[in-house]
Amino acid sequence: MRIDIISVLPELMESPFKASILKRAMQKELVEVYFHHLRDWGFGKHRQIDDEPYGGGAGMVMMVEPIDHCIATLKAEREYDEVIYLTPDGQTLNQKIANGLSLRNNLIFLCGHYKGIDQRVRDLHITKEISIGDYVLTGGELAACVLADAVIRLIPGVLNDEQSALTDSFQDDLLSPPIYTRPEEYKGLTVPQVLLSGNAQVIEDWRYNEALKITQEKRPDLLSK
Ligand code: 6GU
Repeated sequence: MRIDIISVLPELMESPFKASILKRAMQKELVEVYFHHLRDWGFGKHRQIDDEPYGGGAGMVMMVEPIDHCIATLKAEREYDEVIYLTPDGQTLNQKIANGLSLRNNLIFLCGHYKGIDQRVRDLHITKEISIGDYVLTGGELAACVLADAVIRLIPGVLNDEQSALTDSFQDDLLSPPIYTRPEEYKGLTVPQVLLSGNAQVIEDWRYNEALKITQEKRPDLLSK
């Protein structure tokens, strides 16, 4: 997979890709991530990329031309499966969306800023709009990192067996059951006997029932889907 991320603040997104699982996915060449500084396509001496809104109102609007030129340059090199705009008015990210995107080859993420982007960017290029929740961030950069993380870890070969994505919370609309490691007893709190039983079937049944119980308690909306 290849992800091209367009932003006015690419430096905000560097560290998530320099550690742990995402770093290894890149080293194993299962994913390539490229950052594109929108200012490189800006106008004039100041590399301007935003301007005042037609019709007035507060805040600046990201101009169509720098973004169009940047995306067109990328599209001239390869075909993209999706051009995704990270925006609070997009579809709320969930596991199903992440699963779908993990099967794609080439993705562009466009990070919004200021009051947003000129509508014509959406009309010309954007195929999907994604939000990471009902709250407002200062820009799309952190959301792009969240989306990239959720997608990249699902690419076959990125996780090993122990980290398998199949048992994640949400993968089957259930939250995860409680887990324990050593010691067997801590401050009077003991590990459930069933986990020490060595009986794989009994353990699997217990985990499923606990997952159901926890989902019922914390997120009943997931069960009613
Ligand atoms: Cl994708 N962008 C911004 N600016 N705020 C958000 C968001 C995205 N998702 C949730 N809040």
